[in-house]
Amino acid sequence: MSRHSPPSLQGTLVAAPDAHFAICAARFNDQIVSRLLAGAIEGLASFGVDESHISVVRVPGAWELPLACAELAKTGRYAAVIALGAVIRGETPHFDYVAGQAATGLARAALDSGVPVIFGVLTTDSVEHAEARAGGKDGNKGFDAAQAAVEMANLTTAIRAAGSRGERT
Ligand code: INI
Repeated sequence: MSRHSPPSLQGTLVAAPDAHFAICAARFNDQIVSRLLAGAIEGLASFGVDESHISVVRVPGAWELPLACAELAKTGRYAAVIALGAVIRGETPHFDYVAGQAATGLARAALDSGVPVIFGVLTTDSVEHAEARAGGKDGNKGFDAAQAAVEMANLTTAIRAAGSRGERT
């Protein structure tokens, strides 16, 4: 059992055996994002995703996440795409632009493609707050993003399957 895993879903949430997942991680603030990435991979593995079913791509910063995630989603290969980044207010007057556009763009990538795109981007006031959420005292948001990815992959698959059988979800 993972130390990050929320107890409520432990043992009940399992990825479909054929599901592939993509993780897109920013290099900016890599000391934080690399921990989110480790947490996301650990999370996917804990929900039954084989390592060979996980693709990782890197982008320069959070600003670049939406386009890369949109392209990954459009391939049709992935049950969900996980975006990871860290935008830290104390370090940049661009915080609101970078964080806001990352959020808006990632939501759009999901809605335009119909593929879950998970928002694993930390937006914090300080490096300390980011560290707390990247494997520190507040858990690992990368792990949480993996959980959301598996849950949304299963949910969208179930909704579509029910719809194609003419059943209610
Ligand atoms: N990118 C981040 O991921 N986090 C940040 O905190 C950040 N700051 O501080 O500016 C940041 N900037 C880079 C940006 O995402 C782009 O990579 C860059 O502007 C090139 O388009």
